[in-house]
Amino acid sequence: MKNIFLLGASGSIGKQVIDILKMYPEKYNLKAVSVGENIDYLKQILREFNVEFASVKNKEDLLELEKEFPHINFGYGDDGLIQVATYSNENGVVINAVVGMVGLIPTIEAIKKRRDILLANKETLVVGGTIITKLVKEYQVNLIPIDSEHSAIFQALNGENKNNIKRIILTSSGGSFRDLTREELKNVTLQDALQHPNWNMGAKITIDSATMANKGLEVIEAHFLFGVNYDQIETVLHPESIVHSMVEFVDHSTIMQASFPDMRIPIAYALSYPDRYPTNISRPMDFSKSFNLTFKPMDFNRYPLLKLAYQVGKVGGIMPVVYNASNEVANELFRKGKISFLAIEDIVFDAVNNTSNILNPTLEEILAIDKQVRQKIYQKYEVI
Ligand code: MN3
Repeated sequence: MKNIFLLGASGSIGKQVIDILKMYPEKYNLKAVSVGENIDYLKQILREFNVEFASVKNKEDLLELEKEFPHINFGYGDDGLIQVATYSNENGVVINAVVGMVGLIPTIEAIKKRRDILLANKETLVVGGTIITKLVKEYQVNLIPIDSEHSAIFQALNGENKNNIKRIILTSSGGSFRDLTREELKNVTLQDALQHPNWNMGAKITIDSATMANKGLEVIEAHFLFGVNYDQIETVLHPESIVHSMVEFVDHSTIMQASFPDMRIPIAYALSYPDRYPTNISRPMDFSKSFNLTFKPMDFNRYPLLKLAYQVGKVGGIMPVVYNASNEVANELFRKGKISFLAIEDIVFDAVNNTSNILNPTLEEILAIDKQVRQKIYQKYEVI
């Protein structure tokens, strides 16, 4: 039995993790879990699994939970997330499925406890990549990606010598507005943006896919996960979302990973790694009928936030933190109807252009700049 410590159980990824845990009750034991404000969903989990510790966002929710589940210990807030990630002295893996950079500190604490990290939270690596990769080495833990592209690369690199990587090619569906021109993007609505053609994901990442900031974050994520230079990371449009990414080696062999777009496949792999378990998730590829796979060169003029991510990643230092923080806030403002779709780009460019870089930032500097960038945007748009 593998003990599981799950951060962010009620989000889109978290719920799919719960799905997988239910499929293999003899393999996994959910020991500690966090949710945000979805208390009803937490109660379902607590009734179904032998959870020992659970954490919620708000302290007000504790009283009711403690009454109904007197045998379970509860925590709340940022501390609660750390408590979930570091709960008990038994072995196990931490699944980081929270959205945004709130996942950073719990991940650091879990690594210090020598726990493997199954990472769905790309922001953790974007803002804290240098710190996290150093700790991963120092404490000799595995960092296993759940992001579908990075899972594909991780699988393609199984048994390979990393020095033989020529380039990594991240595929991208193009997001919900892939068929629109930039002119047509001026008047798109939140409802339009939330209709992703292939993937069923949370709201934040669906918007990030439409702006391509998601691919930008994934480029930076790939840099830290696989230790490759930005010049070795490419992106390609692949509207079918069947090939999840590829690695080209020095001998011009390219290994691709393919499956139907279902996040539960990379989640199940991260959990069973290095093994694989039989599954009835999604469906197998069907070669009894003809189908085509399409690859188109990335259009950086169409997706300026992707181009900016490369620049920010290459410069390094604090700039990925600025990119991520401004994008998180701009994404939120768009979801709240405060700004137009294209204003997301303006906000991120403005933040990146008007913040001075700090090379090799400490954790304190990362947290301080993150906060500063957010506050500046909230003030400008008068949402505090
Ligand atoms: Mn992805």
